[in-house]
Amino acid sequence: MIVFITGASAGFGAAMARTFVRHGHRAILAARRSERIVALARELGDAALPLTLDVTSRASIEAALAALPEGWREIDVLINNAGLALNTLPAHEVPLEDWETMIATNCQGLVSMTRAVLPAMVARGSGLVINLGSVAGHYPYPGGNVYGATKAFVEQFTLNLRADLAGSGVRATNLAPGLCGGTEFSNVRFKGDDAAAAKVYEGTVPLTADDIANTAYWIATLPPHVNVNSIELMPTCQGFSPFAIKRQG
Ligand code: NDP
Ligand code: 8X3
Repeated sequence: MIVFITGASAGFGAAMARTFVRHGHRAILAARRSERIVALARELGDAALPLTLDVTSRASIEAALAALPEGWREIDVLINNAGLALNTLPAHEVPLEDWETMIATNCQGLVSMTRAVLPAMVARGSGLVINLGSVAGHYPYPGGNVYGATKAFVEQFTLNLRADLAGSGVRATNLAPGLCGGTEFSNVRFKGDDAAAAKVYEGTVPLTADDIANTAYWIATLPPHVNVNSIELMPTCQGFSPFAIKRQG
């Protein structure tokens, strides 16, 4: 299989690249930080191809796909993993730019990548798109505002892909993890405040990037007649909040 992974320079994406290559597949490593994906490709050898790419730019996506060398163009699995949360401020305080960046990356970037890769899959009658959703797209929490909304978009877009693709041989999955440590997710969210980022995982046993990579690998290696529409994972230590009721007095 050839697996195209966006956001392969860190976290889940890097773990997915290692997992697929370890099992004998080839991985296209896409991200903005070239030095990171070049280093990972060096570690993984001939089975990995670094591809510098900004998913928020349609021109960047088109140029990167056009630059794929012969032998790397038939993408079997697209993993739309690139994404981010910015900030935990309430809706009336968070900078609008943070919302715009999340929408541009998690929604616009994901649909642009999908639209670019999908036609060849449909023409071949096989392929799989795995989109990284989140529990934040299923349950609201304070400060989750637009991040959670982008992940709800990811889930509904994935299910609507299924509606369009039924019978085409192309599969689509929304992979929605909960609390997951050992990635840069919280460092990005807290904009480099590593102490605040570390606090998120204090006293917990969170999911790991390998848990997510193994799940993606399992989904991709199911028989072709099986489609996982949506899958949600949480660490055992995570649960659900009660309704918040603000009482008077
Ligand atoms: P990381 O911050 O560790 O990795 C994010 C990756 O996305 C990086 O490789 C980054 O690469 C890439 N990326 C960000 N913006 C762009 C862009 N414009 N173009 C291309 N690549 C981009 O996060 P995780 O691995 O933890 O998260 C991966 C995905 O999983 C995200 O979609 C996230 O929302 C989701 N998720 C994470 C959870 C968690 O708790 N960690 C839980 C649920 C879902 P670069 O900066 O080099 O471009
Ligand atoms: C990341 C999980 O709970 O931080 O998508 O929103 S959470």
